[in-house]
Amino acid sequence: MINFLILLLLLYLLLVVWMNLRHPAVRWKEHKINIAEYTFPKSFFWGAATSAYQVEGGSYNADWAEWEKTYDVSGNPRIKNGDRCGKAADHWNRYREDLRLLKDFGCNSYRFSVEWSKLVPQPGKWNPAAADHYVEMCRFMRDLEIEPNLTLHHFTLPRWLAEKGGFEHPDSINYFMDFTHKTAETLGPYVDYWATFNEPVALALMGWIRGVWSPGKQDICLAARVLGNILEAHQQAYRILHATIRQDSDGDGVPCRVGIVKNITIFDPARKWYLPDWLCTTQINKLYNDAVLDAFHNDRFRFNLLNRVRYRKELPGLSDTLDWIGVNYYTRFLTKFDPNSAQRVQAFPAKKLPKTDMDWAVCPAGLYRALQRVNGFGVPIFITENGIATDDDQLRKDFILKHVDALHEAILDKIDVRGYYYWSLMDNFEWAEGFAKRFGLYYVDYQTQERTLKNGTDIYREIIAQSRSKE
Ligand code: GCO
Repeated sequence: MINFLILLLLLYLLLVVWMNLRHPAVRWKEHKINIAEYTFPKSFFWGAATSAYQVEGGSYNADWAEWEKTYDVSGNPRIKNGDRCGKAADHWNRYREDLRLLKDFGCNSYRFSVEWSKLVPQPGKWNPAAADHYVEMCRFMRDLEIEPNLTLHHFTLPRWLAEKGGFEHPDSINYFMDFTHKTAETLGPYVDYWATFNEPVALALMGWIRGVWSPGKQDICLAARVLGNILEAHQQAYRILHATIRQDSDGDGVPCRVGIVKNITIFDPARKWYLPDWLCTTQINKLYNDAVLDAFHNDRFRFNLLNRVRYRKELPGLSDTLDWIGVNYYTRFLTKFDPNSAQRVQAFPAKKLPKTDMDWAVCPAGLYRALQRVNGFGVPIFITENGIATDDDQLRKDFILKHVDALHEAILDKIDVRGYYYWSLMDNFEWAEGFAKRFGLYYVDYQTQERTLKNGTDIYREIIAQSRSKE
């Protein structure tokens, strides 16, 4: 008996040592930052990002406009403070002013999305007025020498499609193909950089597992199906975009480059010598990061989380559908086995690190690790989102400086990063958090729609100017 216990103990120790060795702490030292020494690749994209629903306003045909009118089981509005997106930052009418602000800041690229519910308000019905709007917007970007980086799907759906089950339903793939094809025909002459989907995992997690975003379901098997369908839709959209877009609008010899935007959240075990924390970390990492990323290596999407779901979808050729990959990075969480919680796991920000208004820990090393994680694809990487919601100007400045520094370290280590987009150009509608969380470089007064540059953003302007001066 004693021998058996000793054997068990040894086995436990071996496993823990093995986990620690397999996931070594990242080489990351706080060091003195000198932006004057930075060298970034030529034609690096310095930008800011937004998404249509969050900034444009007037997206009343989107699923979210309906969702915002509903209440949860306790009778609370779905959106904090009962906010409704409504006119948002009125970017639809003010895009010229906003793009000039972006340009004046020194940026040379804009990541934005088109609102599907405006372009296709009814099944099979293309809205030429909305299409013209985006054509003008893209032309205006070209006039300002701002490279457009367009995302086709950034969380919202036309209401008619949500009513059919959205991406739960296999037909959604055909509807997405149609929308992609028409958008490519319309905007292909102006746009070279295309992302199919923004953060598929955030969508599935918040909409189908946690149930706090539209459509408010809590069904992990459906979430797996949604992800499987989205990956298939990405794959087909990749081919459609390449087949449709023939015009090289930025003169680099390539008419279009297609990628997907993946959010990467870093998870580490709260107690490095406690095996259950490692197991939780592995599971949560699989859910948030690995399941989707691995699909692009293996041509197969597998979503197996302990005994809660076993899903598998073959996607032959998926690994050939990335010309670039977008990384959205915000934070790192510690994970802990918690037998008392329903999910048996708790994820929380490390106590010692500063926190943003989202209660996310500020952890620049995590950006370096996120970049390392996708480096294996061998395609150019864009940081498609990174930013902070805070009223603390000094914290904003530190955040920007330290994250750009982490990205610069990655470049020094030969990771092929080609651009950085701050989230967000201006304050906007932060989904279930409503308008209270402000991520913008520019503060938006929602009464007057006046934009004011925030303090603590100058550092970003300086970094851009200094990188340009070396080109
Ligand atoms: C997301 C989105 C953005 C958010 C941003 C801040 O990650 O949810 O891509 O729409 O606004 O990330 O949370």
